[in-house]
Amino acid sequence: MWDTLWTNVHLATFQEGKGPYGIIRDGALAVRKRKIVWRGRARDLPQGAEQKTRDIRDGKGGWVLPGFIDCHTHLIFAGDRADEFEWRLEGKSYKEIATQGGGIISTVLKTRLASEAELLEASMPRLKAFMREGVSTIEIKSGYGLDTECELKMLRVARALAQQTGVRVVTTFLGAHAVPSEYAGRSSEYIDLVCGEILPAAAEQGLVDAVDGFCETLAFSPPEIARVFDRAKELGLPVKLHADQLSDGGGGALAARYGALSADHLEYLSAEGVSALAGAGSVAVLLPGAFYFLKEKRVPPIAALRRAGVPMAVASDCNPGSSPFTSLLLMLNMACTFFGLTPDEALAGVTRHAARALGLAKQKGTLEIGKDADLNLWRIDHPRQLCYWGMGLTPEWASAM
Ligand code: DI6
Ligand code: FE
Repeated sequence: MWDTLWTNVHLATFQEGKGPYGIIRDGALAVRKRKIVWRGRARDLPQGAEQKTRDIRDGKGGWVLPGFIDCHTHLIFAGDRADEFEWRLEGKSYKEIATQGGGIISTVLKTRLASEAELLEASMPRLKAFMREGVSTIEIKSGYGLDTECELKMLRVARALAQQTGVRVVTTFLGAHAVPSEYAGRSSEYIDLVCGEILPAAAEQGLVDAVDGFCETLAFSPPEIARVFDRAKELGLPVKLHADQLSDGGGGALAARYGALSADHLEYLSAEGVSALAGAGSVAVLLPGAFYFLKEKRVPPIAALRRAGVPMAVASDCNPGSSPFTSLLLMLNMACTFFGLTPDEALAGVTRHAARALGLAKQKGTLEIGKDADLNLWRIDHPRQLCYWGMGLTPEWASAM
């Protein structure tokens, strides 16, 4: 018995090696126990397929795509930083603002003061905005607490968001996001706290799926990040890194050395960094929202990444300082216009490659037999339209909603 059979649909499977979008026109897809059990051309359906299905759904010529995956967000935070946006337009740089007590630290102050319920209430509308565009899996980082109590609070809110919406939330511990004011000038001691207390406590409580860090001159050095990664490895947790965003700090190579799931941002990634990522099989996560909002001039080395066969994901980086956006469709458009990805590459970046960046390649990201029946039905003529319109489209039907 099958639970559901989708007929009269086109499939964009994003299966590797199946050409752009992995298209199967005039297809059908069958679901049993929330897994894909059959998919292919409708005319190849086994005899009697309809009789052995409980629920037959007519897609009326729409397109089925895997649920979208936003593999890099800082969705949970209190307040906003519209004031800093104004200051930047008056000529101050992101770095200047950060070193003058603004930046990440100003969001930390507000997030520490917010109760768990307030944080949940502030974050829910952002998650709902992503969901309306077909996002069914989202990564959410801590990193605006920077002490044990508040980092754990953020991660609990992330778990609560999952519970209340049914969205698959992957949590990432980002204690090494910035040096909190009480440790100003003592970043190494703060890393002691991260490794000795905050991370183990969060991991103990089952709140951590992966560990991240911000490797940058205004944040943490490669040796400091390496200490956090060593601790993560001891705890059996995968790692990823904010790497080479504002300068070439060798972040890409560092991430590769630890077999990171992904290295993210990468505007200043060097040629050595590209080969290191290729060798390690790490995903390059592109964040065009931050590139745009910070008015960066330097584009990640897309052609080199492509040549080296590094899988490229696309994510929102949703955060109050460098990417205050809650639209993954807008990121698809920006990945194409700013970074020169093809629509096929951009969409693979929020499906197959994003799944891999979260360690979910076996369950999510493509329409293949055995994977989760995590589906969106779109009323479009071709998947490229999802990149073209940028935003405002919503799936007609979504298994996650
Ligand atoms: N890089 C970013 O773009 C965000 N975090 C990071 O490590 C910015 C976060 C913020 O400005 O609040
Ligand atoms: Fe980020």
